[in-house]
Amino acid sequence: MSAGPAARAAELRALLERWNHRYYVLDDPEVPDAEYDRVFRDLQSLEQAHPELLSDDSPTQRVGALPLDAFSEVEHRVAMLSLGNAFEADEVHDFDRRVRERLEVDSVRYACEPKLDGLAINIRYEHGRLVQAATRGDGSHGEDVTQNIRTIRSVPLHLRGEGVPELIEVRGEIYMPKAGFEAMNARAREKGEKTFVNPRNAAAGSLRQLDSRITASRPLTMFCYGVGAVEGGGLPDSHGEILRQLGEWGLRICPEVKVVQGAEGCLAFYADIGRRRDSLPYEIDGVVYKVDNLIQQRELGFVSRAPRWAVAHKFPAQEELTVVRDIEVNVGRTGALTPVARLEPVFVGGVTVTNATLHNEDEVRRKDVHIGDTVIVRRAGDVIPEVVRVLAERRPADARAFVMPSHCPECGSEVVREEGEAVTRCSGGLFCPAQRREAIRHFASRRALDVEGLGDKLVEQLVGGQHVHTPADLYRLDVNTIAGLERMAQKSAQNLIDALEKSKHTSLERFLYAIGIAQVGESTARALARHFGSLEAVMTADVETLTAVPDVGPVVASHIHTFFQQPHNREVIDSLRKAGVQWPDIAIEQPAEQALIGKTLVLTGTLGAMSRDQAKERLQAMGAKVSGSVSKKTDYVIAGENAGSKLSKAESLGVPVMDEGGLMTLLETGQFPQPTDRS
Ligand code: 5U1
Repeated sequence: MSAGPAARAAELRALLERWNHRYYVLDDPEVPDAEYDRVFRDLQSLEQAHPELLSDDSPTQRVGALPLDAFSEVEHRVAMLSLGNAFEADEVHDFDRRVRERLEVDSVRYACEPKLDGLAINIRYEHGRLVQAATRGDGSHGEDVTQNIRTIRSVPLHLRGEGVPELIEVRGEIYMPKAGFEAMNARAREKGEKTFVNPRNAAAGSLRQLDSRITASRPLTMFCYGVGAVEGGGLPDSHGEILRQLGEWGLRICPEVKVVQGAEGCLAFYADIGRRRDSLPYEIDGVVYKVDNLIQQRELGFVSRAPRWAVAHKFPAQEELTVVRDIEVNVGRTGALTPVARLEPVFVGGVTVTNATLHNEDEVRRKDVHIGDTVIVRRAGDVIPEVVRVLAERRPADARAFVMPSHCPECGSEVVREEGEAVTRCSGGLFCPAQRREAIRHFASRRALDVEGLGDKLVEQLVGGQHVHTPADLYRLDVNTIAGLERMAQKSAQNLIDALEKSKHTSLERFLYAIGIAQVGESTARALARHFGSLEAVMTADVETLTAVPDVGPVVASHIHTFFQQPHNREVIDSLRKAGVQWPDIAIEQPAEQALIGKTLVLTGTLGAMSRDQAKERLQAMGAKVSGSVSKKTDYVIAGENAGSKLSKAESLGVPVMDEGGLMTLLETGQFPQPTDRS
């Protein structure tokens, strides 16, 4: 082997590793993707020409190796411990008191970290080189997942910088960011494949693949939170400083880590992270407090397999077990019949849950939910609680299957399920009190005509008492009628009349949203308003004209067209306008000259209709910034044919992707299409 190619390979590897680190660990790309790709290909060619130079720690080898038959077992040199749990503030105070008493000090400094909901891992580096990665397993023995871990770009194949010990094991959590999880499940749903129930299962399922090419295709990443064995080198003497040092050696550390004083500092951290939990890009199930000083950690030691110097302070669980007492059917504003599981009350995600949506008939069948089943319910953030899955082994002998009723439970009208649609609907229209009630509720809601003070109870009374049949009837109400309702008086009645008066001055997009056309949400209403400019233009548009609107496909176009064909709907609209509901018409938007100001886009792959430079010029003329590399700050990646690493990067970061069709829409209308599934 000549010295030339070997030195060149080392140089290219070092460059690629540095750029990888800037991109995946620091989220701060150093060079455009094209430059990365060019150097990557150079290295590939060199390795092909000189196979003796190939080694499994080359950046070219991250794509996944040949499948294994089974994972081999690894004995951990230093046991991987588990953590004691605290659920209440009192338990955190108890933990801190025990620590202070043992150490005989008045106050203790703690390092606080979010507790990632992923999979614990131990990665061994020898002379700075990644040599082995193993799952936690039972704490003393895990599975060798080195091939799979090598495919995760944020895990360095070599540690960088000064003072790396001869042997160091780093520990942390492998996880799947929420955006990557959603994108992966959306693709699976579109292909009719099985979806993962949560990011944790997705991470575990992706890491425990015998074929590492599958792992390579999954958006996994890692945060390091500690060390195992360390030989031939030293580390700082506090946990916070160790994490900082690991970061300097190129490992990815959670940016939320904070060193605080005492239990009060820990609880303030818990409250802060709890408030931001839903907006963090990854799922967490709590936070971890660790005594920061390593001498104090050693003094405290362990009890069974958990350190006395650390505790996990858990958030309320987002998944719990409960029993389905019944499955009932709710009728929505558009007549959609939604099966809802009535549950044994269960405390989950911080509230008591008694109902969980089952979405539609197919979903009940797919999840095979029976009345009497024990199920896992999930409530994450503000999302409606849902049944994740059934524990089939706990099904009682008298469990009953769900049957979609043939008639509406609210009005007795026949129900229909159109071919190709998942939703079953009541055919009763506004004859159906449930649809009337929901239609009025929707019309008055904050994002529609925003009638302040018209709450659910009042709508119930107005509809139930036959005072209101359509939204237009709201504007015929008088103070005495309203004052005669339960819990209403002259003053509150007058307030409602005033709120109704105020609501008459609205916008076209709010009005289009408020009248309750099936499948027309806020963004479609906005697109219609911008495209047509006036209600008359929307009402007279045919299906073909409607499909020219961004965001409107043939099904939605047909719903809109059918809605305006109904004499009844036209009458209601006419009455609303006669009652004084009004809005300014808007100038029809031409492809907005500067519609893309503030947007960062990345072009990749080959386009058919124009060159990338031409596309770039046109996008820039609309105000967009067109960047050469993908980062979290990228708003969209436009991927033509044979798109390569930029597309993979976008997918791993959860950045939305559009194809050439989407680009054409964007250039014509200034509006972004739905993200593209390119898999
Ligand atoms: N963030 C974090 N998660 N986690 C899990 N730190 C952390 N530390 C752990 C575990 C099991 O254990 C050490 C305290 C030994």
